[in-house]
Amino acid sequence: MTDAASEKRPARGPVPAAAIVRAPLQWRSIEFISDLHLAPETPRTVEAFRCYLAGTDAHAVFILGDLFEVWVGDDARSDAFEATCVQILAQASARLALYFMPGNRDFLVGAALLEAAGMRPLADPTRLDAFGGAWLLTHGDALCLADVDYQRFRAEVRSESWQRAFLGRPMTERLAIARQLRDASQRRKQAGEMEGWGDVDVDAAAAWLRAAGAQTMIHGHTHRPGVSELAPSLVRHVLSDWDFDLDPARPRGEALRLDAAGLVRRSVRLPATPHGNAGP
Ligand SMILES: [Mn+2]
Repeated sequence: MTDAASEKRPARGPVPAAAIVRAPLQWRSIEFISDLHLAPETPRTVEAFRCYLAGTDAHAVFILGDLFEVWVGDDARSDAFEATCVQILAQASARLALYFMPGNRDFLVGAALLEAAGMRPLADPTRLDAFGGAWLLTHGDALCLADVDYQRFRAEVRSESWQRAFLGRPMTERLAIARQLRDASQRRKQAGEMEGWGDVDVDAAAAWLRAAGAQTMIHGHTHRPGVSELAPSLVRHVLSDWDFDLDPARPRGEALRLDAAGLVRRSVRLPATPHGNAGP
């Protein structure tokens, strides 16, 4: 690697120790979802999520980050939109195991929301032991090392002091800050500063897998669903983001399902409503 290339790349830090979750033997199937980016402006995606959770026969659903477009503190959980989401989650967690890993949009989800929704917290990364195998679960943003500015920002906002200061501000200020951060991120993307930016560092991802004693990684964040090899015998599966609002004729949403036979992708569909506005 040349000096110029190594300058752009931050030194790969220490590999984080993965938490371990062991699937109970009675689980026959587990589903992974991420990047729903639920917001008041995405009612069809919220409805697809509601139908998906109500209908799945999986014994456990693991949400791997960015369930919400933005989360500025658990004290918002009783507002109208957030309360609707809590109700959807609580109904599901009453009949299946529901796990939540924070993403870069909803890392401020706290104990109060988890409790209200019946969700169990997942550390990033977590190794899931199930059906005789091991899967390493992560949101994925911590591995996007080429985006040096983002990694600096991430280290700051994940610190206890930043979070304490942020959560101590009035709700209106928090929402304004969140909006500014999102706009700045949009501007960077539009300015084309994201070349080679939006993907995980393959070598770092392989190092995480080796350290965790797993061969398969499951992550979201990049919105580029698919499967690819990281290194010989090391594989990653990237989850789909969900969007049922941008173009209702082309809804997008998947769950990645794991059972004793392995992994399979399943499309999520929004059931047709008798008076729906699906158009001609
Ligand atoms: Mn993300």
